[in-house]
This record gives sequence, structure tokens and C-alpha cells, in this order.
Amino acid sequence: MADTDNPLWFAADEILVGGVWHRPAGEGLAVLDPSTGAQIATISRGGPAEIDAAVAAARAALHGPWGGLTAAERGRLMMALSARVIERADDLARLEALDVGKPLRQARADALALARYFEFYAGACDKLMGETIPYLNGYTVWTLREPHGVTAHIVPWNYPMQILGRSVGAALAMGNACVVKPAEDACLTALALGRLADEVGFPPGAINIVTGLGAEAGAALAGHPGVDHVSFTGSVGVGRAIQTAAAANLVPVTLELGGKSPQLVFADADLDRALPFLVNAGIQNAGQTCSCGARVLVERSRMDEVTARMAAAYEALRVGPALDDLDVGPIISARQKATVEGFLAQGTDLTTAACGQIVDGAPEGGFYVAPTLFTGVGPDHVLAQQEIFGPAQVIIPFDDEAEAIAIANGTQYGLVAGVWTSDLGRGLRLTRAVRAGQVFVNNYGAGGGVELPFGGSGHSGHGREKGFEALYGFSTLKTVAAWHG
Ligand code: TXE
Repeated sequence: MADTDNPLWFAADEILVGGVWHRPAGEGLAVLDPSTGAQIATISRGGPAEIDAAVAAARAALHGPWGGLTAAERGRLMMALSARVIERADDLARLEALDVGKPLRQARADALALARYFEFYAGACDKLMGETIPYLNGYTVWTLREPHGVTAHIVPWNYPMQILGRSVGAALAMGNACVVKPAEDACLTALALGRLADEVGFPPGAINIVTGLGAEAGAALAGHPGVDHVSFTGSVGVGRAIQTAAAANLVPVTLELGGKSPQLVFADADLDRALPFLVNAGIQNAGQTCSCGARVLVERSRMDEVTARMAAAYEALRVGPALDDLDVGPIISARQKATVEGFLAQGTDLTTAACGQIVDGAPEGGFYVAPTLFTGVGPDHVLAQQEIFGPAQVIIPFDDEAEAIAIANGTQYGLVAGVWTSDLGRGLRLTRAVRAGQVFVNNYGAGGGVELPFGGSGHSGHGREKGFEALYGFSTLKTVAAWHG
């Protein structure tokens, strides 16, 4: 640890409003370590009053020092924050591992991704330009990209650092002032980021962070009349509630609501290359990943081989405490563990191809679930249709390309798809035919590059985060027509 052996080097029960850290009155909320079930911190239970104050502080920042910065100055601050995150990457990783339960190296990758988002968007601050438009004689017409104003960021618990980086990074780059409501199950790294932003000199109110429950602080933020844009990543049901709340104020929303993403394996696929991707896309972060490659669709002639090889990989998986840095950590909470187990119980009459192992000595109170690979699952079965959000995948055979496409597109989601084939023509055809916001040919995830726009359609939500595309979402366009005769 840089400062102290205590992984929490700041007061977790303080919230950040207008550049001031303070502790709201009232009982806080317990933060549990999913690896042990033990309480590791208490956070504040912010509510409508704290959200009101944070929105007002963000508005004031737009008219204060933050709003007065040039784009290049914003970029320098963001670059400084990126560098600070890299300096503290080990501390942030440890904090995230304790808070979310993700294996340490995955948590460290998330910290570096957070830094990379700020680096990418720092560089973009002064590079998004308007255009001039040829028009009637006597007029000069041009467009200006402007911030929405106050942006709300309601963040889930599965990738707190990455999701914060992609959404707050892009919003700040465009000059918005942010109000962040992290997930009650995992908000320690968001609070840490607020501290680091202070250290590098972010002006008061540019980033405000209010912890609390979704139904209280989250709902108050989503429907707040002082908010100009809402960015949400989370469940379909809450996404719908947020869009409804934002509709009252007629403000735009970006929704990223997860999926049931297919990985299509054709008979001519290079299985040696595909296999690690096929498995990792299902079990990374214990399957609690919006882009989880939960459905593995395999051309029938190679079904047995893929099943056997994936089963062998599953049997080698070791599940245990985050700080032991094994293949799979615990599920975030007892509630989510029960949800995942409820899904798995619906597969007991099916063929279970393989299970991973929870290591001996894993703490009794931890929220562990053994990774499970199912075969014999029809495309319409609940396990092949609904987001389990746990370490489980289904393998489904198909007979030809048309059937593969029909199964791939046969859910309400449309977030990500992977296509494995050595026929480039087929690979390209599939990129068109599959309903998804991101399609990967002979890979899955492309290393999670921050440059790649991300988002979905249908129940996966709408709008795009990441890449340059996010900058359009976090800004509005003003057209200016000047008559000069
Ligand atoms: O999510 P919630 P939960 C999916 C996944 C998972 C399921 C349930 O399938 O099993 O959702 O997870 C805030 N107004 N994903 O219940 O409730 C909440 O405080 C405003 C997919 O934990 O959607 C948290 O900050 N905000 C996903 C955030 O919403 C509200 C990531 C997400 O919590 C609110 C997470 C309300 N009424 C879950 N209620 C992905 N796409 O990656 C809650 N929140």
C-alpha cells in the first residue's frame, strides 16, 4: 500500500459534494467482502437531499472554475488523474478485490482500464470539432459541440472502475459536470477516484459522488429536474424505471442493460485459438459481465469436441477468495448468489457437462458458486434466454448458418456476438446478420479496448459508450447561422 497497510486509506462513509467531503446524518450501509461475507466498511446512505445538493453543486461548477477551463486544460487535468490512477493501481485493485470479490489480477486490469479511459478521453477533449455548412449566400453556418450540462451516472457493481471510467471520462471530456451514484454493493473505488481527483486539482463540483440505495439516491438522481443526461448500466427493470423517470424531464438516457451474448463456432473454426476465449467469456468476473458470452453455439459436427474441451477447462477452474487470485472469485452478494443458484437449479434435469471446484478452505461466509457448463439446453430454455449473471454457460448445437443466425438472434437482447470461422466471407456475412452492438470475428472482446464503441439494442439498451462515439452522446449540437449580407 502506498500510504498505509489499511486498504481503505480514506473515510468510506463520506460523500463528495461541491468539492467537500462530508458525512450525511443517519444510519449508513454495511459494505461486505464477498470472499468472506464480513463487513469491511460502512458507507453513507445518501438520499434525495444529498442528490439535490450534488446536482446544485454540479450546476454551480458549470458556471464556475470547471466551466471556465479550456478544452486543453480539461484534458491536462484528466491526464493527471489518469497518471495518479496508475500510481495507485495496486491500491485500487486491492480495494476492488475486497469490495467486489474479483480476483486481484482482474481488479488490477480494471484499474489500468480506468486510467486508460481517462487518458483516451483526456486526449479527445480538444479534438471534437464542429463543421461549417454551405448555405444561402449571405450566411455563414456552423455547428458547435456543447456539453449537456449536469450528467448523472448510475453505476453497477460488476465493473465499478471500468464503467466509471467510460462514462464519467467521456462526460468530463465534453465539459459536463457529473453526479455519480455508485452501486451500494461496490462503491469504494468510486470514492477513491474522488479522492484522487481532489489530489490532482479537479475544481469543486466537476465530480460529485453520492452513495446510497438505488431506490433512494438512484431514483432521486434519475428523475431530478436539474439533470440534463442520465447514463445507466444495470438491470433491464431498473433501466426501464430510469428511462421513465428521465422522460418526465425529457432528457436523454444511455442504457446498457446486459445481454445473453452468443459465440458462434463453425466447423471450420480454429479451436485451439477459440477455446480460451469461449471459456473466459463465460467465467470472467464470475460471469457477472454484461458482455458475458453465455451461449456457445456449435456446428453439430464439432459439438462433441467443443463440449469435451470446454468441460476439461471447466473442471480445471478454481474458485476462491479474490486476494488468492484464482480463476473465479465469489458472486457480489448473498442476494445475487441466490439469484444465480435459482437459475442453475432450473438446469438440474439437463446434462451438466462439467463444474469447476470451490477450493478447500474458501471461507464459509463467502458467496461462492461453482462454474457450471450445461448441454442439452434448447435455445428457448430459460438458461438460454435469461441473463444468469453468474459463472454458467450453455452449449447449443446448430446445423447450418441460417439456424446459427436464428438462434443467435433469438433472445430479447443484442449486445455482443463472437463468430469463429476460417471462412472470412462467412465471418463478414455474420457481422451483418447478427443482432449486436459489437461483433467479434475470431476473437471475443478485442481485449476490451476503450476505443471501441459499446452498447446494444433491444433489452440490452440503447446509446453508445466508449470510444469517440460516447463523446457525441455526452454532448449536444448547436447550429449557428449568421447573416452578414
Ligand atoms: O442491478 P440494479 P442489480 C443485471 C444482471 C443482474 C441484475 C440485477 O442480470 O443479475 O441486473 O442486478 C441502481 N433508480 N445487471 O439488482 O438494481 C443501483 O443502486 C435508480 C447487468 O444489482 O439495476 C445500482 O447503482 N437507480 C449489468 C445500479 O442501479 C437504481 C450490471 C444497478 O443496480 C434503482 C448490473 C432505481 N429505482 C446488473 N434501483 C450490466 N449491464 O453490466 C437500483 N438502482
